[in-house]
Amino acid sequence: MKAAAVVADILKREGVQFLIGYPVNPIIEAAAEADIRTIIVRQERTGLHMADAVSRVTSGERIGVFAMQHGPGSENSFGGVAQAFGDSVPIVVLPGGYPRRLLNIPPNFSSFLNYQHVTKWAEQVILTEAVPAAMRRAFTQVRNGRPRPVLVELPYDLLHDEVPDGWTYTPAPRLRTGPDPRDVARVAAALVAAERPVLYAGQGVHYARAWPQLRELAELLEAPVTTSLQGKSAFPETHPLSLGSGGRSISKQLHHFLSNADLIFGIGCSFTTTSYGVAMPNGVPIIHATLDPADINKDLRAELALVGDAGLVLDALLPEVRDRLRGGPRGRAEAVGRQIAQLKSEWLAQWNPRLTSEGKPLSPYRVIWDLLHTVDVANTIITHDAGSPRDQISPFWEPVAPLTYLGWGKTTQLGYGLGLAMGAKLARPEMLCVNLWGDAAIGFTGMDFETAVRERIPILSVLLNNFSMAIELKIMKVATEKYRSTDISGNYADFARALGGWGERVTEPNAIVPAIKRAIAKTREGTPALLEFITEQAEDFSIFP
Ligand SMILES: Cc1ncc(C[n+]2csc(CCOP(=O)(O)OP(=O)(O)O)c2C)c(N)n1
Ligand SMILES: [Mg+2]
Repeated sequence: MKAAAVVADILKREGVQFLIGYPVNPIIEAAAEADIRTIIVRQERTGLHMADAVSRVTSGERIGVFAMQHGPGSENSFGGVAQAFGDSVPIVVLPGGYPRRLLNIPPNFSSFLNYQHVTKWAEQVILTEAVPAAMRRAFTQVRNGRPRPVLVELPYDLLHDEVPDGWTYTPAPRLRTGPDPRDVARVAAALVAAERPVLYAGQGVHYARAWPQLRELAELLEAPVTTSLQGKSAFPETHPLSLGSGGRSISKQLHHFLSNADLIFGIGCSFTTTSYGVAMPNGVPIIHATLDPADINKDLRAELALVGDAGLVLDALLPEVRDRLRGGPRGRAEAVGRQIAQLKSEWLAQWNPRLTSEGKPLSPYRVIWDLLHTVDVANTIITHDAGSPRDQISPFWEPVAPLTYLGWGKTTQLGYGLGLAMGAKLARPEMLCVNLWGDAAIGFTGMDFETAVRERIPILSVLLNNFSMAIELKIMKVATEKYRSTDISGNYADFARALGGWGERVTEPNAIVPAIKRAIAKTREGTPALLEFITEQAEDFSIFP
């Protein structure tokens, strides 16, 4: 068998159903021969974002794989891999390499060298007989430990050469690590002793599918729960103990409870300091449970720590907590829930004029609010984009089911949301998959709306067009006044139609809901839809200094 066919065969054995890619890479042809659906994008970055979503929405049960060519293909892929690295998403990246006689000679781009800092594992294969072992190492790395991209660079000529007979392959296992029982007992004691604990869930809960245990712990402790943006939807935000998610903008109830906490328990999170994550208050003790010991004491000092898979950590904690509570809840839940509900209603009352605004251009908050109340939230997967749309939607969108909100922001590549929605739709075709983005974001990856049309990946793309990079207005005052440097323009409904999709421009508040309904109907027919809402250059966010 030729090396390309061996790779395709291994992908199949690893459960890969789609190979997302961009030519030229012989693995694409070999995958098609092996009946793996090949999906060709318009630029590499979007393809990586799609592969990323496949891994995210399946908790890494199915690994997204992307293949591209050596040189320009690999050079152009950097952003997609860097985004997956920043947000800790497990994907397999298969760049072609220059033919071996030219492989490591400047100026030829070496994926092996250049991707070292945005992958957890990068390898360059130069012997055909090493292909199966390289793939085994890559899949073992990607399935285990800290989720992050892995890369195998396969030179063009090598892929056409024969792998000697006798090779074998066994799919890589998924292994979990559990916490030290002594530390579990300490943490359980601290959690039970705390009077005002707050639970903070990260995406480790998604990868471990530890949603039921998280909920059980919250209800046992009668403690309020928040999440990182990446962890959003790990806990139903309609639950009486939910504080909503923590991003750059947050709810009033989250601000209040975090500020008054006497203990914060982070589970499956990195506690990385970021502009797009709620800051932990100074001086409040932190308990940090995470998979990767490299995150312990990194940005924040941990009073106590547990290292392990979020599911095993919670499984170990639950009986220890239950024992210490001696069988009875302490009757706090009602008071905590009442206080959350009170603060939430004050907060929503304050935002109500924006959420229900009749103004024109449209309030972005009105668009988000109407979207939330028109879709079937439990059966919708939504993602934001960089820029104001992220900070406008994340505090107000209330997911009720796991992995129905794809949150991100450790790095914030404009245009990431489109590929995420497309990858989510591939992996979960029964769901309505939505990306919410601004007019700067569409400038980066918009052409891949054509991929959605061509490949029949019927997503709903919600564009807030304010003809501006509004989030930059405050910091580019002079450049805007003198040179209109934050202005941008475009007619994206026409653009969507020109690419063969459904496109509508919406300017009237009472036209928002009917347009959403028509667009959803189109997605059900298999046509991707883009709704272009003409919005104001809003500069108000639910931010607490
Ligand atoms: C690739 C990339 N370059 C630059 C940025 C910095 N950036 C973040 S948001 C933004 C402008 C966002 O404008 P738009 O998408 O129209 O949203 P708006 O704030 O206008 O609602 C820029 C330039 C980024 N996040 N990603
Ligand atoms: Mg804009």
